[in-house]
Amino acid sequence: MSNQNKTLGFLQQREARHGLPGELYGDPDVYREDLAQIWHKEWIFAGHTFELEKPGQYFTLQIGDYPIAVVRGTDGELRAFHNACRHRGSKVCNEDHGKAAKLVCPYHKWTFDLDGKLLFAGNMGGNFDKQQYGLKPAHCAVVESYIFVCVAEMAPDFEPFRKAVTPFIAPHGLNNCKVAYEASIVEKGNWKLVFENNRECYHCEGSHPELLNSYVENLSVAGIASGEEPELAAFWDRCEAAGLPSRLVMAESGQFRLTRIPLAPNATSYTMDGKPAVSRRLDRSGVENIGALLYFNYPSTWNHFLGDHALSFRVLPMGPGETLLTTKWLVHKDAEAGVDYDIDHLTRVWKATNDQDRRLVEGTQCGVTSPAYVPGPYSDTAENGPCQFDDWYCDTMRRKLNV
Ligand code: 3BY
Ligand code: FES
Ligand code: FE
Repeated sequence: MSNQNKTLGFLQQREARHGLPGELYGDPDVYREDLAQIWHKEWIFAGHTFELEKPGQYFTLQIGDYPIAVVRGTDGELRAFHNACRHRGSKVCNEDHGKAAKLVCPYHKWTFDLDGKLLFAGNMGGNFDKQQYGLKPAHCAVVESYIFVCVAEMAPDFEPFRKAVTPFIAPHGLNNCKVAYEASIVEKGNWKLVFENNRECYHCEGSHPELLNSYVENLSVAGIASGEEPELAAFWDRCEAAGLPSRLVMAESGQFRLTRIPLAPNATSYTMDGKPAVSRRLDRSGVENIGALLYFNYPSTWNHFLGDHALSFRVLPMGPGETLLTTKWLVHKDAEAGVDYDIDHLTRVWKATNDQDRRLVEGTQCGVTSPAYVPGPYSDTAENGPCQFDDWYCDTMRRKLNV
């Protein structure tokens, strides 16, 4: 049986408003299909423009089977390349983050310009046509500091996402940011478990004492319209009057969602006491308590924007049971560590939360890959988020597999 038919069979077994059949989390053939239909086709969050300020700065990432380098050119343009040398395939850029005047392959020193052109290749003889061996480009799109990469030959239309996200993020001043701290962890669980877990706070009470000082579960987070509660509507009105779009926007496909939520009473930031961690603000609204703007874009990112800092999360699959999660704490570029913020204070809550979530995901991976596992029902009130994610995943896979 082909991978595709096998995957379709498991998709068909999914019961409405239940978790996914265990094979969808653990089977290596399903994982191949996840890569082929989703990770190798969709726009994937790679990093931020302000990580690549100067010409020659680059970062690398692995999107499924594809090693990628994103590079700032001498012309100021950002480009994504397949990070595989056109000679014998070695990775050309070898650091996670680096800077180079030219991209020199470590193997036989073929040398590429920052725009990918092959400039030098020794011992290749007079008939060798350098023009044919430039680095292969990948699609690259930028919106409000967010760099997305797509490795498909034909990238999906980026514009609907750009249109939706721009008015929400623009007032948060992401273009004036820097990374105050970055942390990567490997979770021994399927990428879908990582996202399902992020989409609910049913587990928060028992697992996230630090986060609960400031974060309160809000049902608008799920992205399933249920009328406006008066308190939430008043909060949204206040923020929108100050120029901060807030009311929920969700893609028709369910792939991305934006919404602003209030934090716990008296909390304005994700800190132990709920007070700001950074003395410089990011936004220019002049409103002290703007809650948290949340946005996700499946399959690779979720984000929180607060008054004093922002957090971006990047999800990348490493195998059927392994996922890389990279978190970046973003602050105003003029904020100084040790003066305007303290790194430990800034990062404490989400470092703890990520670690707690990692354990939950790892325990779940173990259970859902047991032959005895049968998917259970989602709560109608507390688990609309993960259910929405599973619906998006199943719909997307079925559509791409053409049924
Ligand atoms: O959907 C979200 O982004 C939030 C963040 C924390 C828990 N989750 C419900
Ligand atoms: Fe890159 Fe040989 S593999 S120069
Ligand atoms: Fe959690």
